[in-house]
Amino acid sequence: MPHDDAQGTAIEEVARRVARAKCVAVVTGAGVSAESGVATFRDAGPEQGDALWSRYDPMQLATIDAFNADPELVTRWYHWRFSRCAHVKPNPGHVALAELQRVVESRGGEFVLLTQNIDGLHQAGGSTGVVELHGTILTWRCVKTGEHVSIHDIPFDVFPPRSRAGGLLRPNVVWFGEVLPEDAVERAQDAASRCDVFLTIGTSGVVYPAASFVQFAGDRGAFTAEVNKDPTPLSHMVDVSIMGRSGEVMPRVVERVRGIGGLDAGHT
Ligand code: BJW
Repeated sequence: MPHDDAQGTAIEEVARRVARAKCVAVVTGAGVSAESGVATFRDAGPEQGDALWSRYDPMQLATIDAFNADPELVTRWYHWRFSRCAHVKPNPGHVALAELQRVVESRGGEFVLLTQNIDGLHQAGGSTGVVELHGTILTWRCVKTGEHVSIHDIPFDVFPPRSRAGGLLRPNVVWFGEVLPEDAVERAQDAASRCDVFLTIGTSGVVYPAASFVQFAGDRGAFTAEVNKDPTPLSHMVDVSIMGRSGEVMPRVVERVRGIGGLDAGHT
């Protein structure tokens, strides 16, 4: 399929900025995992789940109030989401971001990947040092003792599952009204304040503080760009907005960064 000129020009501009950057920061959201078959939060569509769970609104279940009111329902939902995550694979968007990290780092640059996703697919795709802003589904914790338990060590023979201490186990994720892990926020703010390029990819940009980092970076002089299937509140805030799927756009960005590297090596 031919790519339209405007998208090609935008990709070229992003690649040129990335190729010259000393520090690149990226924040990703559910859209990056959509092409792996993981449901997003705010899109409607047939890939959004199976018949059993499609009548539930994820935004109602991913809350502490829902967990307190019905821990069986919420833990069953997370167990179902994990069973889906366990069978999906990183898509070309994840792989391209891992590849971009390797290219930037091999040229002596710094690459910081911040993700709102809890599915572990960036790591499975080869990214390292991933900052998980909203936690991970792969670890659960006891609400009584705070003990962390690998999801692989939970039998899920009863719902809600309980820890050895008898407390309820919940996924180690961040729900609305809960604070993000302190070290993750510090790393995000540090990266946003120092980076030359900040990319926001596959996120609706409506959940804070994750949505604020791109503006924070732009205000400090970074070049900012968005890659998203649909327009978002961030689209008019960034220097370049590319409407497209991350699994299609990001491999093209990486390909161009490689090409520009050959031409511009040594430039800053
Ligand atoms: C594609 C694609 C493809 C599809 N390629 N693109 C400042 C202002 C206003 C409110 C607040 C504020 N600061 C804090 C708040 C409160 C609140 C908040 O943000 N509220 C707003 C919604 C109004 N934030 C919080 O409560 C946060 N905590 C906090 O700030 O603590 C301090 C505090 C405490 C108390 C009071 C005040 C402050 C915590 C937020 C936690 C979010 N948790 C969740 C659930 C995690 C666990 C789980 O996964 O189950 O995180 S909610 C959900 O939204 C999940 C996601 O990570 C997050 C973001 O969603 P995301 O990733 O953007 O997905 P979608 O579905 O929204 O968008 C996907 C996009 O991809 C779409 O645009 C598609 O078009 C696109 N797409 N396919 C490219 N192939």
